[in-house]
Amino acid sequence: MTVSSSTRTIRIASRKSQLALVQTHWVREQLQKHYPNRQFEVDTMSTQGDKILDVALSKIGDKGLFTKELEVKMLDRTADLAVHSLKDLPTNLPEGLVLGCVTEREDPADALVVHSKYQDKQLDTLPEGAVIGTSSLRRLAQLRYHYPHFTFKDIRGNVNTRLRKLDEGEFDGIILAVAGLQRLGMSDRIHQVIPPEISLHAVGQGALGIECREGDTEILELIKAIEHPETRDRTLAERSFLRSLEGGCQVPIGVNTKIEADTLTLTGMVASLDGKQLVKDSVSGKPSDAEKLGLDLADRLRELGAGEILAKIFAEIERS
Ligand code: DPM
Repeated sequence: MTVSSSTRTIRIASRKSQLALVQTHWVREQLQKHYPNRQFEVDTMSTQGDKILDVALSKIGDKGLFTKELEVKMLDRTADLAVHSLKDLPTNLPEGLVLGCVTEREDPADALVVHSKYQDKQLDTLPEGAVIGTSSLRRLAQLRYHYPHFTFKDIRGNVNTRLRKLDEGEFDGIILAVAGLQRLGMSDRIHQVIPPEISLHAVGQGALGIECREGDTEILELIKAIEHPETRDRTLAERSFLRSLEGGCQVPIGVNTKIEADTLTLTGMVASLDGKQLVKDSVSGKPSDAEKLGLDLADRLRELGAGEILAKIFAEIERS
């Protein structure tokens, strides 16, 4: 336990969605356990990303639409830290803010959730033309690559809305993050955990990132208590890979990481939207060289043609 002489209330900014609130209150509880004498207060707000529900996510791009309002609060000092799903946090943060801490990751995999009429089916056995809902270009491209006979349809809204649309018959199956369903207490809806051979997860998926002011030593020290070093090293490598490819959170880029015997292995892929081209490779090295490993893997994939695949996608998104 760390005892601090300061007594000011620490203000945590959060989005208002059910998942965001579950995550923020989890962080608050962890901090409260470590610092029983400090006061923590949660302040919620909607972000632009929560309000724009009719535009394809790919058009919104990587402008931090789910994070900006929270960041403004920290910069004008009406909040001290913000809790994000790390995968929604852009790899380049606004001047004056830093990723202060990464908490322990849940299962980062994607999950298939099916309509009740397909309870006995998996990805390998769903029929030709089955309607699969996702608005993630990463999921779309990889599933198209492996299952070109499905019909893919855009789906928006929060997790509950998506599950309702599935249950009402608009889709035969939808793809969601395992971690989100678990945190919402809906693990029973996970029908199949999709293996990394089929779908590499998004950068940062399953982990929470805590953003705070650069140089705010009090907050930076405080949140160290809930940092998970292994998750931090893995996600630093993933984020450095994505940053180097200049991919926002909405491009078909997927990753997988593991640390074994003090060796970090980072696998990454870039795919075309039609799922016809897919380049993939892995690099390994020391966890302390995480960011360099991300850059190395990005270089390798560029040699395999990732630059051309991405340039074409940016042009397509621009046109759509
Ligand atoms: C981002 C993506 C999605 C979210 C893109 C991706 C999924 C969008 C979709 C960057 N943010 O994954 O390729 O499927 O239409 C989001 C979820 C979580 C954080 C929900 C989900 C919860 C899991 C976590 C939305 N952001 O992916 O099912 O903490 O990783």
